[in-house]
Amino acid sequence: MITLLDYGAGNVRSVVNAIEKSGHTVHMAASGDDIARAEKLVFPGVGNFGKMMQVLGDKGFVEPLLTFLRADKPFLGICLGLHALFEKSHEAPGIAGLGFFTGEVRRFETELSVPHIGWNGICVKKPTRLFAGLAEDEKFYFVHSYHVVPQNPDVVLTRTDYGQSFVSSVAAGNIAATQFHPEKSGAAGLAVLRNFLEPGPEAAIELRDPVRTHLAKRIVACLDVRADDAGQLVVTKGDHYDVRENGQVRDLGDPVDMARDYYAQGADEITFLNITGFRDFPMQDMPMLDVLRRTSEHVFVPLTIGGGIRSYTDADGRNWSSLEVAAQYFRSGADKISIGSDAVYIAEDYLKTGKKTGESAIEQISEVYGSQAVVISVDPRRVYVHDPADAPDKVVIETAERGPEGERFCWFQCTVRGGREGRPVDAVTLARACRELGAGEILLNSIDRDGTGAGFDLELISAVCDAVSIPVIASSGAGSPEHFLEVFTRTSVEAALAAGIFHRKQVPLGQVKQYLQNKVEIRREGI
Ligand code: 1PR
Repeated sequence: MITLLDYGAGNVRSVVNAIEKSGHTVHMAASGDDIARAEKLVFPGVGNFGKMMQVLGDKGFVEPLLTFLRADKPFLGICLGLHALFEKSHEAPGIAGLGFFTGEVRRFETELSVPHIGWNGICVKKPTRLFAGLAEDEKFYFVHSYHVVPQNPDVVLTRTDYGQSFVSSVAAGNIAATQFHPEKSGAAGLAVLRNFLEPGPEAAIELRDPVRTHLAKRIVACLDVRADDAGQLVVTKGDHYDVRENGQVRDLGDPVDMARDYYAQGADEITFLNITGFRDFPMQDMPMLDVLRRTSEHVFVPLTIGGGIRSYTDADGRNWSSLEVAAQYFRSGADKISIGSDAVYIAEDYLKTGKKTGESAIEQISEVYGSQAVVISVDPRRVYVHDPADAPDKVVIETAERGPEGERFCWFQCTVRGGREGRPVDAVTLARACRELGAGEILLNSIDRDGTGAGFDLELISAVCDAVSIPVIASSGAGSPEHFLEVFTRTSVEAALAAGIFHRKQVPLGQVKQYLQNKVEIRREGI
């Protein structure tokens, strides 16, 4: 029996699923006594250090946790569960951590995008069983803006490079904690969990120490989901966002089966977009929550869900805040939520007033779940102009793709409601505003390129990448492995998302990775 410490934020379901996948049962710690009685404790965490310590204090968990740790009973901390072991964090000045290890938690100081999101390697610094059976260049899934700085070098188990070398896991006796998420790190992560849960008698295995580790470019499989005309949730796919063919919604398959298939093919991430979410009420849209629940039982890479993340008043007059809506998705297995239409309205308000209210979905969700959990899905369309002066308050670029009347300039108009309505704000300005409000990642679609297979819109992508310091996921238009290479080498995107090319089985996901191998850094899974 494994005891899991759930302090109430983030995607604990994935950790439970990953442990159960290894054949163990999980008991949720509801009280300090549960911690005292635990044989093995797993403490996963995402969100904010200050909020976490406050909840641990309120629940009376601090003393039992320290007693457990001092008794050197098997403990595995994950992400914030690693940070908690230290004395303090720059994320929440003045709030004490558990102080089991001396040292503190600091924010990344790097030119690179922060949060550090994605698959990176580890350099093992001392013998351990935790990585038994794994290859030395294995990659694990990271998502964080802060990292630990232990005072005692002896506790450092692994280091990872991201602009700087940082400590990516610690261990002392039976206490171990990782910055990366084993429950989201595919087969390699499940092996780490198994090594913790079932320590064998054999000697510790030491991995060879690569000189430096590198962040992989991510390949994301995207499943646009909606009800078909019979009310059944299906994966669909549009051309320029039009998902109907001969009057019927294109039905490409079952969302859970397709997600499992892409996981098996080596997808680094799966995104579900509930494309009619802008008009549905997700709390009544239980099938979507069910899709997530069932997917997360078998898919151990990050899951993003978008569509309909906003506040609602239901038929009974009950108000649901966007935070409550997002919480349902996180509890059902989502690691990130993506906000589309609502982000445009939020950014427009913010740009008008220049003031952060603290009340928008972006601010509230990132405050509780961390900025890394908030993705902004942008649906822009090109608007051509003869002269930048024709669009005075927009970010206008000179384009190599001339407009229908030979225009040499364009701006990227944001849309809402699945591309049905154009708004005054441009995509570059929107991305900047959303970052300022606390978003952690931009999912950059293109209505012009969607479903065309003509390649990513490199001009759009470069304009947004240059404007924000958070990771950008390029989307729309992938039609060949060369398009992935092009977007990874000619822009600074961290991930590329595609749908049609994979759904049509035109080029399998593994083949894209195979093509990219030795050309750009990727995770080997699927090759
Ligand atoms: O506005 O917060 O409810 O979110 C709605 C979400 O649904 C947004 O993220 C929006 O992008 C998405 N969406 C709405 N309508 C459509 C549609 O297709 N009619 N899909 C839609 C967006 C774009 C990508 C697509 C890529 C890659 N689809 O998800 O998967 O373009 O396609 P490709 O590789 O085949 O070119 P809200």
